[in-house]
Amino acid sequence: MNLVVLACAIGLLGAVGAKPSGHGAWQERFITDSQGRALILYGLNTSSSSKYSADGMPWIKQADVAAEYNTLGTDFVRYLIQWSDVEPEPGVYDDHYLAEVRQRIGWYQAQGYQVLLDMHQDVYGAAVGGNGAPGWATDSGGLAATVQSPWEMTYVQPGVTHAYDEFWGTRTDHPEYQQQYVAAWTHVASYFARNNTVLGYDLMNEPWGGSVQGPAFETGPLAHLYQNAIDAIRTVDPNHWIFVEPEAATTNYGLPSALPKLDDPRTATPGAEARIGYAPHLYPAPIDSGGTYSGTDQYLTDRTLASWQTQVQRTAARMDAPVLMGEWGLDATQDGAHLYVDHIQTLLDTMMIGSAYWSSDPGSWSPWKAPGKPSDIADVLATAYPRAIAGQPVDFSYDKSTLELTMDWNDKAGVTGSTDVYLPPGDFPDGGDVQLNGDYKAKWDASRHILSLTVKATPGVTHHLVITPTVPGVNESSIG
Ligand code: 9MR
Repeated sequence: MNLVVLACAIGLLGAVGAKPSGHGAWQERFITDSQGRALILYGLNTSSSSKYSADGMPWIKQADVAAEYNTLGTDFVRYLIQWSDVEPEPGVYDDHYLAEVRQRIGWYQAQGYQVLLDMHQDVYGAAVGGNGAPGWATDSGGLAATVQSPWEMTYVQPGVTHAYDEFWGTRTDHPEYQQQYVAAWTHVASYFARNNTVLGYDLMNEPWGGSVQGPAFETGPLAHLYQNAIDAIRTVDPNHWIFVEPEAATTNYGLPSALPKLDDPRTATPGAEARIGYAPHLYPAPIDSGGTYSGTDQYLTDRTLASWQTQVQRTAARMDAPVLMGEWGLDATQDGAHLYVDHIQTLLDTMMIGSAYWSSDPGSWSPWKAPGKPSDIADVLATAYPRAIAGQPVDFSYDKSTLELTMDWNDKAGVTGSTDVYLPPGDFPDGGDVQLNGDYKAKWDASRHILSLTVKATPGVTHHLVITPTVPGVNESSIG
């Protein structure tokens, strides 16, 4: 059985008749900062290399974070951590490891980023050919766990299935594994509870149910683990966002998720809103297997994108959660790669959601040929986007052919601060020309390429913004 092919076939069935819907009620929810501004997070995953490095640290150094901002203008990173590094022995937490993570969070802070801590796993853990869980929490039942190609096929090795079944409680020899996972998260959350650069926690990368799959998995053991982890984290950290992922083998390919609404104990405080986010991944089957974005592959991929949007909006509405696309990416050396990136950016804008590209690791999927040396795709990944919107977003889009960014938003009670837009120097070498109704003040940060607009409230009137590149000598006085 090839899971990718299987999921692709089912994905196509699911996509038939699926039309991208417009803005649904769920888009009332956005990830917000302490001033109430809607944040559009755009960044990279860092990094796959940390799954295998001896100290659990990514390849990236402080200068690479600065290069990332200067090249891509991102404002966000999905930062990989691993249970095996957090808790190398049962009940023993490695705070030296967490201090190293904190140091790297500081590097991102210096560049104005938000950091999402992702408890990563692929194929359960190293003891069965994957990464994530520590050896002491891996019970393969002595069954075979041989690494396969493509790597995802290792998920159906018998020893891997056994290990997941023990974790999820499908087998009952080790009820403590899940409790220890929740306790490890609680330790991490207590360590970072007061760190304002941390956006929040992604509870488990690409969950897989072992022998329990689909809705039975998502509404059963997965939802149970998530609710337990949320409840435990809230005892030590009432404020950070907590993100949950669906079963990857379905949602990544545009299939529906059955993940139920989860409760956030912080809502017990009068006026406090839930801070549970939905963080699905997107890997259409041809792209996942390193294919092109042309011909039949493109057709299949486009069907998946339409289906993904519909299904993700449905799940987010059910969960009353804002969406953050935790992973997307492709082999950027393949035919049509630039067009695929452009189409994903359009999808992100249409849905008004942020994302993290997979991944920063230098190579064919990366914006880096080598550390500090941008690849062709870096230029396409660098795009204009609103980093923060001081109100309720209505829509936004950036057209790379006309270099025109348009955005509409309404005032929202209690929201303060400026609306900040990133304008990439490749497209806006001299800044942007602003057209905006009503009274406003504009400030252009020429070194960070951020345009900040402080806009006077206009009750009942939607703010309508258009930004186009400043042409020296023609419209250069329009900002500042
Ligand atoms: O790109 C990663 C590849 O090099 C690794 O062999 C593989 C297994 O660790 O993981 C790949 O990254 C995946 C990520 O961990 C989870 N989402 C899909 C990513 C791309 O396949």
